Amino acid sequence: MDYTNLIAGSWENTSDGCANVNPSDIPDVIGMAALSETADMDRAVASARTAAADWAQATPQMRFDVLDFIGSEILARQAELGQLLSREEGKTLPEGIGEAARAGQIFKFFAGECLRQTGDRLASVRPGVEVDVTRAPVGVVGLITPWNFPIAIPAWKIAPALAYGNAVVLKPAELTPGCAWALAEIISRSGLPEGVFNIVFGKGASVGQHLVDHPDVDAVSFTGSVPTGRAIAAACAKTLKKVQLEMGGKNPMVVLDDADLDLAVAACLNGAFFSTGQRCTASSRLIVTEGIHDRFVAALTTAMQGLKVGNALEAGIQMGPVVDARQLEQNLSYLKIAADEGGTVIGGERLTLAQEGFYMAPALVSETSNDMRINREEVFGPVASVLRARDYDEALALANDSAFGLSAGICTTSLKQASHFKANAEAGMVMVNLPTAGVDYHVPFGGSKGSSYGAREQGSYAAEFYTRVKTAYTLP
Ligand code: UN1
Repeated sequence: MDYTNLIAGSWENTSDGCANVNPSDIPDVIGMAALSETADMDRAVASARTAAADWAQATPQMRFDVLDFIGSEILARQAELGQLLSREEGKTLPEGIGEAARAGQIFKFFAGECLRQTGDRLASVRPGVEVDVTRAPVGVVGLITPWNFPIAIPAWKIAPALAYGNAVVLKPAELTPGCAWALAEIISRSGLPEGVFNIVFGKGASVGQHLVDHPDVDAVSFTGSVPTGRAIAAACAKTLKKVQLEMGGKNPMVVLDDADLDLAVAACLNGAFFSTGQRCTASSRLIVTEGIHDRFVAALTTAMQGLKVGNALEAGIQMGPVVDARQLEQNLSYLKIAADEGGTVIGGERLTLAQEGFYMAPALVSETSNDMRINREEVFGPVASVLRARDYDEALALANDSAFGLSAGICTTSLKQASHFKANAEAGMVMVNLPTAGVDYHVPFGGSKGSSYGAREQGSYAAEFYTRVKTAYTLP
């Protein structure tokens, strides 16, 4: 087995394994990942529980040194890790290297946060009494991460978990075990005491579920689909765990008549199709006002059809393959549904290239209405739809008419409308003249409505989830 579990400081094999397939070149099997059983998860949780007490007492300097080591090594190896990422996930090499660098920067940020943990001291309402409000670690946290950001998302959950003094059990996505293992291997040499970080490979339905149900886990952070998120929240309620969910998006990008057309096309091209559209923040509903609609659709169609689709590792490729056969089927079936519902589908063909991979052309579906399934449900592929709006007010209403609320964008040169949109878009993140996807690593990430549940991730706001507040009263 190439990607083995790390439990209580030991690398452990399992009898069964799962192949890590390159979506750009299906015969290329990158490695074999452990396929764990619930007993492996039990030992990982027990290991985290045993190690949690000492790590909760570790000094800020000890924590800083561990996180800084991890961040430095990831940054130094970003080209190699980015290559592995692109090979197993299918995003282009520049995107893979960029994501690896982001993971390194996240560890560096949280290394700094180790030294900046503060509390409050207040005067009591009772004479002579002092009140201290501090943050304590939650304990053992279970992290369940998706395949689409196979190093950055584990990083933005592990780094704050460790920085705030928690022990970790990570269950990474089955489709992308390579990056998760590489990260675990770096962590294993970082000086972190054994057992504080554990990784268990396997299926969500078995070991992932077991982690979520486990009575000895105090909190669960999950990024993935809405149905799984809902089931996790319900399971966590049974054992009263803290829970943090990052789920889907159906992110609107409003393009107003006064927009800079080139900038709007570039923002939508990036937001909709980069990373093969496999981002919960993807710009998937392009809401365009009458005066610019036809020019915008024509320009975006030309730009989209100019994208070079191919093997993620080849130089000059602008869009890699879809992650696997199931996702490809889902994307193609959504295009069929959109056409059946009356949309005009441009592009979206299954592509046969020199190498056997899960390739498709990017697709735009024009002339859609907001009640069509293509505008209600997340596709998670290189597919964007276009909706016509009479004016800004109708565009805003359409943008907000969604079960999701992760990210919302607007392209305009009007300060007045940009400001109004920032205040009134029902989304956790709002972008003006920028793609809905592609976020900074040092500020909070998350949405409203069906997109997110629980405290925000990233930046110093991550403390909210990875700590519990303690209020102490002293009569000296
Ligand atoms: C980004 O847009 O830079 O799963 C990050 C996702 C998100 C991350 C998006 N949690 O796509």
